[in-house]
Amino acid sequence: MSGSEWTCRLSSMHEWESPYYEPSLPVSEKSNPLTRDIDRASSGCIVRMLQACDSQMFLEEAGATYQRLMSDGVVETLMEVAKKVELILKDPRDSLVVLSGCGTSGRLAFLVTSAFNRALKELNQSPVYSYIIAGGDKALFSSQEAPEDDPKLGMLSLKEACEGKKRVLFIGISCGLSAPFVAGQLDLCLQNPQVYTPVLVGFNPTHQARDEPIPGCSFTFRSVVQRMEGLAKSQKAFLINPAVGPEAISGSSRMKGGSATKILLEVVLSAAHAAAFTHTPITQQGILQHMRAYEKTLEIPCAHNEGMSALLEAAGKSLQRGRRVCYLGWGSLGVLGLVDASECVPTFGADYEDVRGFISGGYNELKNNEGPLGPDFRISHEDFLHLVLPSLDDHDMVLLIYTQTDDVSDVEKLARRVREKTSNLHAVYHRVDGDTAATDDINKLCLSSLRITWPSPASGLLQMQWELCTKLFLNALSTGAHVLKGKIYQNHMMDLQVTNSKLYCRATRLLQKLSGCPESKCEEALLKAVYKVDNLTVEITSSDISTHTHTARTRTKVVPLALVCLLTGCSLAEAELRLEQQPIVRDAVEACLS
Ligand code: S6P
Repeated sequence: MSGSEWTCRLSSMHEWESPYYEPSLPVSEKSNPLTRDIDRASSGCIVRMLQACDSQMFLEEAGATYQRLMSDGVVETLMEVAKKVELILKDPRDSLVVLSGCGTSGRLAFLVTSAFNRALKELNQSPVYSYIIAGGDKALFSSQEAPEDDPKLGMLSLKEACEGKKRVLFIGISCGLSAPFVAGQLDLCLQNPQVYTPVLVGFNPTHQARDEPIPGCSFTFRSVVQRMEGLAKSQKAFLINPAVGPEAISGSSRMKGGSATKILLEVVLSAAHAAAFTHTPITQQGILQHMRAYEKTLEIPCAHNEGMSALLEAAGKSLQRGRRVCYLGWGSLGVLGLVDASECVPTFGADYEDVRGFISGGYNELKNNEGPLGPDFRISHEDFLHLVLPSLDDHDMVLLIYTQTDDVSDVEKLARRVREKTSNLHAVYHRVDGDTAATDDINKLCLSSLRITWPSPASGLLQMQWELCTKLFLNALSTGAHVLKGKIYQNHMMDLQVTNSKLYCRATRLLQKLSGCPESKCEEALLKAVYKVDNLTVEITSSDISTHTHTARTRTKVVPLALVCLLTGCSLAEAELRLEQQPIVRDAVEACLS
């Protein structure tokens, strides 16, 4: 890289921190200068852009506007929270640690509680962790955006989870410091300090917490955060909110937000477990060491750039042809596959069948609160064999996701079955140096294999690193494939579903940015597209946002339609026709803009 290229890259690495850069937006909603042209990039370039975005998670604090993952203040709070968890682990009677969030944040709450309850079981200890996801377990594998707006539901689900408990450490996760569901839970904690100690995890500075009124509530997310700030001084509430930079696709907090959530929670709980069960004191050094192991993990995908861009290309081709991408995973990596696949629906307006995940052992492996979720949520490899495999051919891509600790003979068996229908079979495989698992036959069955070799012996930490690496990898694969399919305009998801208030505001802002029209006009155009009318009635304009987002649940392409109307002044019917003729939203928008 030349000197000037480097300076340029460095400045866009930090550009988002300038007070003049998209000043009205919180960090989590800003657009990332690094990915401005991602929609026109080659697969190799997309991979590199996404990696550069991920590396912002570990930017140094020196001279920075916002605190970082490894800033002193953040590390101190992590230590304090770890000590609270340690106390509960040492005396778990009538106590609980609850992790809760909406969408991806709830999915990570599930993943992390599962891992640490499993660790407790291995030590013959009873579980102390519990998760809550807005919308219940079906939200683990499908988009349930509406409950995010419901603070009462949040409170009730927390009360229910903590029935009869005398001491609860509540960890609410909201990457954007924005979800009313979590605000409601934090408020409940603040009102009942004799039982609850609240912790908030998110990735905006506190002054950027969402301040919109929440219908039926006297508090906003920001006012709850301010109350917590007051209590933080006496360690009665904790705020963990480093900045990790804007997402590669604006607002897509499933990416860095999700990864940083996983890192922070695992660092805290690992430190607490080590303190409670191996007498390892909780120290700043220990926390930083664990963080650095994750920082190193980020280098792994970089070392496999070529393989990754080939996979991204293959997935992009399948999606462009209207065919499928299937992840077949084992253990917790299988859960990450399920999660990544299901997030494609709300993130890219994808069809449920476009990207699907399956896990070995299905619900038996998952051990979720509600058990099997019925015929709409089939997730086992058997389901894949019966429901999906028969219709596959070479245009459909299948990805095996496994590690040396999984049953490789089972992997091979499944690979053989897949090969009978499609040669478009690939694998991501984690192993440690010197691993002797017999995977050569599997590799021969695959068109490409990313074999990731790790230096240290398999351990709890290594499993977490495998998971993070797999998450980064799958997020890049599904994001990149949808970029190649033309779903992204610049670095914005155009065709977003407007199914909660956060998404409604994001859609209006996006229309403003791309059309240059005033906010009121953009909201009008959005509503016309939502209600499928050319003239808004008083009934529509006097309804609240929840009515709009409820109606929008069954609508498609509302933002592209509204934008075409705004840019051309045409009717909705004409806009629909235009989009039908040009189904690649990015191209349709560009045609209007030019
Ligand atoms: C984001 C994802 C969403 C968010 C959810 C919660 O990529 O599609 O489902 O996870 O909206 O956001 P937050 O900011 O409260 O964690």
